Amino acid sequence: MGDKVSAKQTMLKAGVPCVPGSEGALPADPAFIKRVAKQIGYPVIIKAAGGGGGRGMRVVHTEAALLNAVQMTKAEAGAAFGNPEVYMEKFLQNPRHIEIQIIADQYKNAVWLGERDCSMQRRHQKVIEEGPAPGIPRRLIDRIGARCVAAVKKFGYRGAGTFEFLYEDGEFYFIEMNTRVQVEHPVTEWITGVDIVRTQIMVAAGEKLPFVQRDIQIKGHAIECRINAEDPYKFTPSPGRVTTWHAPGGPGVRVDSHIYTNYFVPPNYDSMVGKVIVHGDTREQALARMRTALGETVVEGINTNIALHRELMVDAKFMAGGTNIHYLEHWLEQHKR
Ligand code: MV4
Repeated sequence: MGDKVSAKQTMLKAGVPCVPGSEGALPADPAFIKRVAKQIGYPVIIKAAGGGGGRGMRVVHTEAALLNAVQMTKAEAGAAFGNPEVYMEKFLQNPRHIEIQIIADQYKNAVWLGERDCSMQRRHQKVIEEGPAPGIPRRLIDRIGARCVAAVKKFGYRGAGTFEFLYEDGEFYFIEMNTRVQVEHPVTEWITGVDIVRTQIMVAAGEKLPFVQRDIQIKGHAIECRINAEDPYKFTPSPGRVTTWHAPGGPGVRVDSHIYTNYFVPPNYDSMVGKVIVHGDTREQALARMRTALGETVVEGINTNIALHRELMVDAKFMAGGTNIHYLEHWLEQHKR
């Protein structure tokens, strides 16, 4: 998993579906590059092997723009990541971002812990995450999960990890792997009952995984709203003293935060000051609990994006489930104020 090119090659070999593209890094030969793009079909995307999280990518719509885009991406990648290698993929226009959580010990035991839908994002920052992913057939996801487990057993991985996929027109395409615990892990903790952080510490200490795949049953639905110290519509950071903090509570509500009344949000770091996570028997119940929880939350002294979350929780298309990675940015464009 050292870089995205080798990660993709490893996953392909393990039988995990990937976005069609150059098999490996692009060579210098311009004729070859043009042939690969023509074969994939435009638009294509050029990605830096050392990139990730939206850095070092360029979409190309025509052959006329191809070679220049490759050169520019290579130059940027060399400067930014110390690795000028780039690769090419078919550019998927309207995918959802679905990720599979896995955890493995050093004895080749591995399980997958369901999926999360992280499509509600802005500028590559996730805003809302949920699980299970609304409207995706169980048998499809089960097959992908099983492939991820087979892959980690094959390459010998220890710890918690996440396989990121794009999902479009009923197909999954692996894009990259995160070799760490992620912000949104509480969604998975709640629908599986597994304490991911505890289990990660156990396997890091050399212990065996304390459960097997058939112990993992997905129960109900969980949603996480990331609370950021920022203007809810302009997104300018809003550091400063929190004069009042009241966290929501009650059945099916979890709050992960470090803040308290009189806490000072420093201007130097990420703007996230907490996460509200809810669980319900159904997605509808989880949504209702999130509306109530956000209504109970009081943060004074700084701006937060809670008002944005409250609007999204009653948005008809979000409520229907299955919105894609562009939905939030389009929504913001239409709800400009
Ligand atoms: C893509 C893509 C479309 N087609 N790859 C952006 C971050 C990095 N993790 C991969 N990204 C994308 N790769 C192909 N072949 C669209 C994106 C993308 C995206 C992916 C997930 C979540 C948000 C995104 C926002 C813009 C673009």
